[in-house]
Order: sequence, then C-alpha cells, then structure tokens
Amino acid sequence: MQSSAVYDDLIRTRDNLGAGFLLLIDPDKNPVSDFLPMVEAARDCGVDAILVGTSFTLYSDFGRAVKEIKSVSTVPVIIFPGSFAQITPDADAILFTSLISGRNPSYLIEEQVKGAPFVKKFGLEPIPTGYMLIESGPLTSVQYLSNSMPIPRSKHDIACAHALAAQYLGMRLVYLEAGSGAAKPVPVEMVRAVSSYVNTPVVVGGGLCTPEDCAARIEAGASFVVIGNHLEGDGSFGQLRELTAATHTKDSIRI
Ligand code: 1GP
Repeated sequence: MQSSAVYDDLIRTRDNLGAGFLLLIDPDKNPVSDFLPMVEAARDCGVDAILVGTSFTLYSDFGRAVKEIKSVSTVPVIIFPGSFAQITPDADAILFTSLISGRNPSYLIEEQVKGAPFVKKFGLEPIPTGYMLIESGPLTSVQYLSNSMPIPRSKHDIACAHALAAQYLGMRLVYLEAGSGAAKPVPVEMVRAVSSYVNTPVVVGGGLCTPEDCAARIEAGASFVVIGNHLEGDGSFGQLRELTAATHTKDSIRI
C-alpha cells in the first residue's frame, strides 16, 4: 500500500497550526551550499516542509542537490518537479502535479506517464496536485516554459471550476501558482473563492514576500503558502521566522 505519511503530516500541521509554510529551494538559482544553513535550521525557524524544484534545469545537478538538502534537512523534503527528469530517489515525497490550467498535453499527462515508474521505483510518496497558473503580470518562467496560458486574475469562476475538477479527479492539493518571482501574487479574493468552493486543501505560491502577504492568503482560506525567490541565498533567519509566524495562525504546539 502506498504511504501517505508526508501528506498526512502536512495536513496535521495545517490543522494544528492553522496553516503550513513550505520553503522552496531552486537549485538552479544559487549553489545548494548557500541554502544548507537555512535547511538545517528549517524546523527551528517554523518551516513545515522543503520543496525542491526548478522550471528549467540549466546548471544544477538536480539529484545531487536533493541528496545534499535531504542529508541536513530537519523537515520533509518534497520534489516539486519542473519535468520528469527531476524525479530523484533521495526525497521523501513528490508533488505529482498536473498543470490543469493549461491545455498542453506534455504537462497535463505526458511528463506524468514518463515519471510514474520512477516514483514507484524510488519509493517516493506521490502527492497528487492540481497545479494552476494564475495571471501575475509579466510572463513568468513557468508560463513560458509550459507553453500554457494562465487563468486571468479576475476570473474566479474559471479558477473555481478548475479546482473542483481537480477535487473530483481525486487530487489531494490544489496549487494556485503565480510563478516564481511573480510581480503580482495570486489575488486574495481568488484564494478566498477557490478555498470556499472546494474541499481540497489549497496551496498558494509565487511572488509572496511579506508576512502580510502570507497572512492574507491564510485568512482567505489557503492551507499552505510557498516562498522561494524572496529568501534565496539570503540567509535571513529572522525574516524566515517572521514569515512562518504569520502563516501559523493558531497558537498551538507542533506535534
Ligand atoms: C514558485 O510558488 C513558488 O513555484 C514560489 O514562488 O519563488 O516567487 O516565492 P517565489
């Protein structure tokens, strides 16, 4: 039977702390060694899991990066793949995403078919995730590379319909993605509309920078926020603590 230990742990965290904070590491942006102190301190800083992924593996040895991160991580390490080539054995789980807002078969099903046997072979826990790109200002890497159109920012009904389809297809997370470094994060009102429309836990990422950005999306119903770009190579633990504190809206003890 397929384990769902990492997913169950994320949901327990969401229930206990009000929401979860996921730190995204893109090994293509900076050498992994730059991130390792933050990875080691992750649990202490309030990070609930680490995502590792990139839209475009240009420079990094992705498998090695995951291995190094996992070797020092104090929280679960989850692959957030840009392609099936980023499926590597040393993580705890993988967001098994389908880019459901797009109509490009490569990211709807082809990459998944190529990757599934590796997920099984490596014993990774797959977390089925409906991945939705949301219009966010200038074109982002993920929009360009996936060759897919984002959902317009004001079209909450379209976002809700996609999220509900993800729920009915059995996906266990809905990820509203503005794209890494997005000029405009996913609108709070879209997060509110989607979160109240579906039962599937909602993840929000892309362009979030401040504790207020995180708190507003959690208040609107998101279960998890993701931040990468803003913390990359920065090493600012104080800032990380502020972001996680704003995300964990319930004052309870981590289990
Ligand atoms: C990107 O949602 C993530 O896939 C995080 O985005 O790098 O802008 O924080 P940022």
